[in-house]
Amino acid sequence: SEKFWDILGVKVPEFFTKDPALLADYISNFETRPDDVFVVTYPKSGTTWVQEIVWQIYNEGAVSSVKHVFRFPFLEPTATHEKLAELIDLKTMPSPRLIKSHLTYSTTPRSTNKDDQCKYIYVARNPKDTAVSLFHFTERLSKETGSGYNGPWEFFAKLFIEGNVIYDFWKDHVIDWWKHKDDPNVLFLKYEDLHKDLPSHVRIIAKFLNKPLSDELINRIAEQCTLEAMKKNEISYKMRDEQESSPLLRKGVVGGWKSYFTPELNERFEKEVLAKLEETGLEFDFEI
Ligand code: PPS
Repeated sequence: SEKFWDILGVKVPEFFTKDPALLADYISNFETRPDDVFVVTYPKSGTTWVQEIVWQIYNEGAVSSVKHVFRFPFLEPTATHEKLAELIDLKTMPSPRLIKSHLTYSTTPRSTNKDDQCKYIYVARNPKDTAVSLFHFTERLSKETGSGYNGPWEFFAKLFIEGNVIYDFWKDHVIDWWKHKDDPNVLFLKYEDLHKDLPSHVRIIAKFLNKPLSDELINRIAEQCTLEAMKKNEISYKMRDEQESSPLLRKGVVGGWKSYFTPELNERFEKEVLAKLEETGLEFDFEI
C-alpha cells in the first residue's frame, strides 16, 4: 500500500516530493560545505537520537523545543517538498549545517574535492529491531496521513527482507557505508553500542567533530539524550502539532523483535539478511 519514487535508484516515500526528477537533480547537485555534518542511517536506526546528541554538542548542552526538522533538517523531504522547502532552504542555511539523510553511500552528497570533505556520522541498528521499528512507523503514518504501509507485520517483514520498503535493502545500505568506516571523515556507530554506554559515545562523537567537551558536559548531554529525557521534550520531535506523541520516539529498546519473530521468520532473516554480513566483519547485538 506504500508508494515510492525511485530517486537515483533509491526508493523514497512519494510524499517527499511532487517532482521526482527535480529531487534527483537537487540531490545530485547538492554542494556540501567542509563544515557540514551529516547524520546518515537506514531508517529507524537511531537517527533522531544521534541528531540530538550532535545538536547538543554544537550548542553546549542546550535543550531546545524548536522542532528538530528546523534545527537539523532532513535532506530528502526538505529539498523539494512544496511546504518544507518554503520554510527551510538548505542552500542558504548558515554554517555549520547539521543535516539528516537516509541516502545510500553512493547517493549521499559529497565534495568532488578530496580536501573539502565534510563529516558523516553513520548509525546502524540490528535489522530485526529496525524492521519492527519501521513497521510501527509506517503503520502509524498510514493511519495519520494515508501514506504508509497498512497491513500485517508478517507481510511487512517479507517486504523488508526483499528490499521492497523505503530505502530498499537494509543489508546493502549498511554494508556500503561499513566499507567506508575507516575514512577519516566517517564515524560508523551502532545503536546497540549507544545503549551500552551513552556517555562514552557522546565523547566519541564530540571528538570526531573536534569539539572537546568537559566530563560534566558529556555526562549532562548523555542524561539529556536518554529516551525518557527526549520524551519530556516530545514537542520538538512531533511531525505535526496535533500528534499525541512523536512517532520518532517509541520504545527505544534492543531485543523488542523477539515478540514479533516466529522461528520461520528468524531463519529467513538469518539466511537472507544476516548471512550477507558474514564476510564483512560487521556484527550486531540482538539483545543486551
Ligand atoms: S527515522 O524516522 O528513521 O529518523 O527514525 P530513527 O530516529 O532513526 O529511529 C527511531 C527509533 O529510535 C528510537 N530512539 C531511541 N532509542 C533509544 N534512545 C533514544 N534516546 C532514542 N530516540 C529515538 C525510537 O524509539 C525508534 O525505535 P523503536 O524501536 O521504534 O522504539
